Amino acid sequence: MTTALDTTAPAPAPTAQPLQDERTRIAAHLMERQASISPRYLYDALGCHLFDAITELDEYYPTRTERAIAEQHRVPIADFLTDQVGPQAPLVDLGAGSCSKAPFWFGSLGCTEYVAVDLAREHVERALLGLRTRHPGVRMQCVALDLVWQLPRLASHIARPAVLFYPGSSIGNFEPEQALRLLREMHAVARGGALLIGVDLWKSPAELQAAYDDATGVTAAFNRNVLRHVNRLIGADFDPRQWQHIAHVDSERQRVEMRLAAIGAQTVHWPGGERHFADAEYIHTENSYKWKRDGFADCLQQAGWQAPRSWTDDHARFALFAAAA
Ligand code: AVJ
Repeated sequence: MTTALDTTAPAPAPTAQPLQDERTRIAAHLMERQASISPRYLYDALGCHLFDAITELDEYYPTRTERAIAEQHRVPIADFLTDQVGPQAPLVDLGAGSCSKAPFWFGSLGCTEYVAVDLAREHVERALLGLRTRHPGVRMQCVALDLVWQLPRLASHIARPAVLFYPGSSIGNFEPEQALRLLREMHAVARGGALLIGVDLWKSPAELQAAYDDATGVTAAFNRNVLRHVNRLIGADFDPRQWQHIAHVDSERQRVEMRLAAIGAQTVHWPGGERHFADAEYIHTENSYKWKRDGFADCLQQAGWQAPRSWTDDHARFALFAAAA
């Protein structure tokens, strides 16, 4: 076992200062003509809780639809994966968060090893505490890394063919070319194993709009919370009250953009910089690409994944794809 798999290693303190170059990058994105904040900063402790709340919303169909597909097609999906990797392959959960989805597969995959990969180590460790008692037969480890920059590092933690699990359509956060690169990197770390990935599908703008701008305002709170997080990270003085949540459906690019629009002109300051925002000028905080089923299968194959198969719900809202390395 390599040291980075060692869950007894001290976790960084939750208040750890971000690295200087991370702060520089956040500020640089705020200074661009079209200001943006990376969606990774949506997920501080409160952000993780707010996202969990989003998954309970009536309007937010992805989580429960993915779950329903998994339940309905559990056997053929598990058969496909175990045909590829055999029983007892490690299950590697990319962006594990609350680790709420992977345990569903423990039994059908005969899983004895679970590797939870996420930037938010504390969040994962807390989830693993409960999971360990419920699944005493499964060894559980947390690897804290950033999927965007550090995915190839995962290879040193995976000794045999693994099932990579990337649920929730998080792949939708990436530009199609970047998604392709990540799928290639996943292929390289799977060691001849397999992939199980959730992908949200293109659908009517009205349905997407509701899912990303819910009636109770949970998504708005989730989006605005990114400003609190950035305040902490770079010492900025964003006032979340002065920003309006917008979900913009871009049919051309087949994506939903989350934006925060300034309510009134204002200047935001942080040590070493400031940015003036005109009334209604917005900060781009997330892209959520919606794929077509064929398009995603092509992308998987371009990335080196073989024999992709997919399962969907009755309304073809969401798809679970499995593929062989
Ligand atoms: C976790 C990235 C899949 O894009 O649907 C939920 C995040 N943003 N509501 C998504 C999110 C707004 C979510 N992903």
